[in-house]
Amino acid sequence: MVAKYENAVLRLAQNDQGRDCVVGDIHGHFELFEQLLEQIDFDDQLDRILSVGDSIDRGPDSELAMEYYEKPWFYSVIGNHEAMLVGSIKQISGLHELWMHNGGEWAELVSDKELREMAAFFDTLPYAIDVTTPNGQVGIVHADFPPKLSWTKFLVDLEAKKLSDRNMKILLWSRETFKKMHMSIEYPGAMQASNISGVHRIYVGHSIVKSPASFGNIMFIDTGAYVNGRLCAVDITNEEIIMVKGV
Ligand SMILES: [Mn+2]
Repeated sequence: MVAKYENAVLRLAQNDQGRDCVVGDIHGHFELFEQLLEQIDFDDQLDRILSVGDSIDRGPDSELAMEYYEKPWFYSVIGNHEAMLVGSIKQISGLHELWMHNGGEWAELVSDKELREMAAFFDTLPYAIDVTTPNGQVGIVHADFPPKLSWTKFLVDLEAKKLSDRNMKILLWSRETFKKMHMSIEYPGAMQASNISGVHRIYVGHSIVKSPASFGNIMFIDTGAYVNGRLCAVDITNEEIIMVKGV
């Protein structure tokens, strides 16, 4: 398919006609995702889905992912699972093994040509989505947000390819803020959450929560579709949570 994304940052204008819903890690559970679309009464002409990434691996239907990426209403950042597929195809040392140990086995039944096409496309996925809403800017990254950065500075650095390798890795793999959130629940007062400036809220997936939960203005929305069949979406304007549960 023709590249849908041209930059490490995707900036989306406010959706005045319909709703924007951010969805957690799908991990091949596209039947659940369809159920979710039905539940929110999704209008494919007006509404948009913004995915936190990790659409593939671990679940049943990873090979269907591209069908969704091709939809004009489906936008996604790259997750560590898409990045493992890309790294594997690029023959980056250790990436193929890492991917196979993390739910990539389905790929053995997919043709090389198809995998290469997926990798080429995933390689164009943005690392961050920035959406204008009536509440201000809303951000989406896969796993976590680098400490001590404002959202504005982060976007500028990312677009200019000046974000450090360490911070790029945080976006895809980190669980630091997730751990802090847990610490703050276990030991009230021990951890002080401060908001990331320049952004109303940042949605992330990657780390599983029972239901969407926040630390500062970072909200975790991966409810573990591949573990317990729970997939959730949040309307980024009114922050309503929609959850579906598979069998
Ligand atoms: Mn992940």
